[in-house]
Amino acid sequence: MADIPESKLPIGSSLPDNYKSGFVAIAGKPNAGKSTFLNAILGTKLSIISPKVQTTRHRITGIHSDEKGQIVFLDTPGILEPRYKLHEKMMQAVKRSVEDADLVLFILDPADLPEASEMEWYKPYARKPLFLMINKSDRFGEGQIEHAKQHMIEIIKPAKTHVISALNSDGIDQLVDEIFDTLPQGPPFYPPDQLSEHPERFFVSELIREQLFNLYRAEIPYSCTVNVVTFSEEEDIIKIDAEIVVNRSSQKGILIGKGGTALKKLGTESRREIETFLDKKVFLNLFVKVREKWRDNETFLRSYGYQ
Ligand SMILES: Nc1nc2c(ncn2[C@@H]2O[C@H](COP(=O)(O)OP(=O)(O)OP(=O)(O)O)[C@@H](O)[C@H]2O)c(=O)[nH]1
Ligand SMILES: [Mg+2]
Repeated sequence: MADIPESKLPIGSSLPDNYKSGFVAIAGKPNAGKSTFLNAILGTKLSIISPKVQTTRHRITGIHSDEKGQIVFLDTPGILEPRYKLHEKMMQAVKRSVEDADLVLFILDPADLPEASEMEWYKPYARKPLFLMINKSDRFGEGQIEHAKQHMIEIIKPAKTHVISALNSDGIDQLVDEIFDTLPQGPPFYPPDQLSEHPERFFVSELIREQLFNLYRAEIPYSCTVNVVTFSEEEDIIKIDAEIVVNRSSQKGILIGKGGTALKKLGTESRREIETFLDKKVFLNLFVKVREKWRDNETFLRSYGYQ
């Protein structure tokens, strides 16, 4: 995997007395910049990003380890009112993450403030510390940022408020230290050189899904899921077969496009991203499969990794 930082803590070395470790959930409304924030704080691209809502569907683990301790970040789907079973699974991923968390980072887009009713989900966890992260500071003036802050203080009681730009990595520097201040002492959960708990093939399917968001319009990215069916590593190339599952047969033609041009473009763009991520040459074979209403089918959802 590319870009894994060398751990500063050799495996097997004894831990300092005050070594800290814990889980930090990154939560917020769709499109607030949660995944951009995860990538910014880890300094590497782990979670996929798009200008469209509902990009993240799973709980994505990103691990920061240094000599002070280990922070396990949990990027989560944007909080929404479920309209189909896939949405329910996404909201379960948020709930599990917040439940497991020692600290919640609530990422806020000042142009999309939640109503009090939209923060009800947090009530059962109100005793957990929460940092309000006012994001996209590069786009808003002081007045709007202050308004967002006051609005949120009326609804929740943040332990701290930070103004950041995840896009420009502004306001992120001292955060790791402040997070460590809130975490309990304890041993690491993962080996210190591990960046995530997901296998490489999971990230490959996510990178293809990211390109679906980039290249297709309207409901198409929301109607698809991607499964890597073979991942075989040879000396100087990785051969990957991936299926794109669509919700209705009419979507298959849109995905493939006239003369296969759309699917070809999807393959080229995805391969480029996957090669950067895996730091190796990739042969990518994509095919499209119709599974009627998979988003509402418990069996399909489970087999596609939506727990
Ligand atoms: N201007 C600006 N844009 C940002 C910033 N952070 C994120 N964005 C943009 O906001 C959009 C959504 O970013 P994501 O990181 O995918 O947001 P998310 O909260 O993970 O979205 P979901 O997974 O759909 O819930 C993208 O177009 C990002 O480039 C920021 O600090 N400034
Ligand atoms: Mg996201």
